[in-house]
Amino acid sequence: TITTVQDLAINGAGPAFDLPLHVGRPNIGSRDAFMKYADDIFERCWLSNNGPLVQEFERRVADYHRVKHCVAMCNGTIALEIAIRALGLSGEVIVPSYTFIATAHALHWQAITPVFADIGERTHTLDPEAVRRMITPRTSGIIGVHLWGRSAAVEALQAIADEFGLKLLFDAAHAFACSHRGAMIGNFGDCEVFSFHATKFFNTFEGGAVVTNDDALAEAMRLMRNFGFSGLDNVIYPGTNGKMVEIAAAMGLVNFDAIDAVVEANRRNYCAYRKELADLPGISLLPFDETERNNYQYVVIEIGADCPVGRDRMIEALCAENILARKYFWPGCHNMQPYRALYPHAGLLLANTRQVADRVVVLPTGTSVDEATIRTVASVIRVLIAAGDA
Ligand code: T4K
Repeated sequence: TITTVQDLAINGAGPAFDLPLHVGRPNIGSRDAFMKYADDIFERCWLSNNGPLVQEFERRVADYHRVKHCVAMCNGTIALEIAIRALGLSGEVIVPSYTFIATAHALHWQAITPVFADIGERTHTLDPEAVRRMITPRTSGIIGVHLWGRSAAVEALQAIADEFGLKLLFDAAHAFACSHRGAMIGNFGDCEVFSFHATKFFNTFEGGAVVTNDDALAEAMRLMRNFGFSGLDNVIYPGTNGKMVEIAAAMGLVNFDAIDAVVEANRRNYCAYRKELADLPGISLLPFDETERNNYQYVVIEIGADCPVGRDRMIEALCAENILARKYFWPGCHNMQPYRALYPHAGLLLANTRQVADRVVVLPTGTSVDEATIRTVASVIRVLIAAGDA
């Protein structure tokens, strides 16, 4: 443990950890079960194109989230693009700037203009009133993001979508196995998109899916992920290649059996951070609504103006200890290319986005992090704060 400023790596001491401590270390289920699936795949000689494991995986994702359809894809970004296409979005679509860049890029790649609306300062998700202000005659839809696995303002966004005749889709990349007002994520808007990237709560190496209760939409997306083929020689849509491979589905099936254990580990870590960081001036841990199902995959702290240490100094000091804390999703999509050049003044409307992006630090958690590790991470933060920014 770090007890004095002399123990800090930024002051010349050795790092608290010999090996880097990552945000987003993959959660991996039974390796033996995975190897068995891999053997079966080689036996069958069926590697891709809607194989039996992908079909089984889709059924499990749909059943788990109590939603009618799951269309598995090669990653979350392509899943977003296919959903955007299948929903017929065009012109402008309203999105938060405070999200991973893929949410905006998926629109841009479909020649649609992402229009950035501000978030709530506490929720970190789209502020419905800010969305309302960004609607123009060209607006065709809204993409809400369930950031950190905490649900967006689902009902308010749906009311706006209904009022203006807009499509509503949710980027649920962070929200696998989470609920909103007692209903599983996956059942809101026209459809919802999961990411199964290695760093996610639930991974398939790379992967993603769109889930929906809309039969026609699901069918269109199934064809679009396979070039638009309907039958062997008949193409009816301009599709792409968004298929999930069998080995990815195998990883998903294995990880299904580990979901409860991963939630438990994440929750234990979250509670340990909450205990260790309580009462530190200017540090607040983003809460989860304990009445909902949460995956606790992101431990997010905000460094307030009353904290004696600035956010960037905090990150620098943590990284010096080999604690690779992240400032997701700084500086906001509107400050990245091509959007920065396209809308140089977007920031004027995004006051909360700017503030939140400047405050957030995401700390390591997941199955590879234990309570002793968290005590050490917290001791670094505590000593830093006691020493101030000097
Ligand atoms: N929408 C939202 C809201 C998203 O957050 C994302 C993805 C998407 C859409 C798009 O879904 P995908 O197309 O990715 O399925 C990472 C991920 O690449 C990205 O999937 C994720 N969001 C984003 C939040 O985080 P980076 O650039 O931070 O990744 P990287 O390489 O820095 O990895 C993070 C940490 O994890 C590092 O410290 C290393 C560690 N790591 C990473 C990998 C890949 C491992 O320990 N093992 C690994 O295999 O973007």
